[in-house]
Amino acid sequence: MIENESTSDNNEYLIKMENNLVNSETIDINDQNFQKMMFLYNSALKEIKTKMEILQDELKIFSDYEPIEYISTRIKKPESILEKLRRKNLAPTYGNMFQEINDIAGIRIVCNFKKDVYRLVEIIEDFQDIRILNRKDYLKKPKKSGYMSYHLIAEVPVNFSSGIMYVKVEIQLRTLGMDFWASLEHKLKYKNAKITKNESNNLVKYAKIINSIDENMLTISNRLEKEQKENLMIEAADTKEDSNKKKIFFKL
Ligand code: 0O2
Repeated sequence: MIENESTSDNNEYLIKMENNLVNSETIDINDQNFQKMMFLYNSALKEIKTKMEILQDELKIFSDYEPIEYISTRIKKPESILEKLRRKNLAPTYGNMFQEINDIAGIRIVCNFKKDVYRLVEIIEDFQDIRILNRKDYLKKPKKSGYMSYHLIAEVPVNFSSGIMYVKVEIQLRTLGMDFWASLEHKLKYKNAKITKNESNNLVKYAKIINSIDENMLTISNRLEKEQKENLMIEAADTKEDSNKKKIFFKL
């Protein structure tokens, strides 16, 4: 999507670029148009990855807060893009690819605790240059499969020689436990009809077990955090008392 505040020549060039790419032609994954589209998504992915890495460093250096365990990125395979359009009953056109598929560029932020997921969502939503289009909280309301994750669909500004174009990226945030489950479940079952009903039920059960482990870890973390805060307050009070005693001693 083009930034449409300006009517400059540059903006016209960008609109032309988008119109040339995003049209009702049928997708041909071997043609140049497809490569150009993928270039847009790859560029957006580089931008968002850098933003998230800077955020990770900033939180560590300025706040001694390390909520992110790791960050990974992926571009959807051409066959998966076509398959998703089929699944959504949409014609395989460049227009549908650009407008209807939200996760061609995907970044995953794996956190320690659930509270970190929510804290990071708040921070990302406050970023001035990212536009949040949609949010799905599968932590509060897991999918039937047992899948838990927080999804943000965002538009990320990418600077090209002629101006800014906003490109969609899916930001997935989840805990280490949720990521472990989702990665294995993706391999075993997701989109694979061969799994038995019993195995499928077991996967839901495992997701619930992992969720309860996540909750218990969070309880320990919250207690430790509370204790640390109380100790800091006691230390601060002691220091104040010491300095008051010294003042009295010197007055005497
Ligand atoms: P892949 O193979 O990972 O690329 P919408 O965005 O509403 O138009 P969509 O994309 O189905 O529809 O939304 P949703 O449910 O938020 O899913 C987006 C992505 O989340 C999926 O992309 C998966 O990566 C992941 N996901 C969703 N449900 C599950 C699940 O049950 N198990 C696992 N392991 N991952 C899941 P894709 O394109 O479906 O798949």
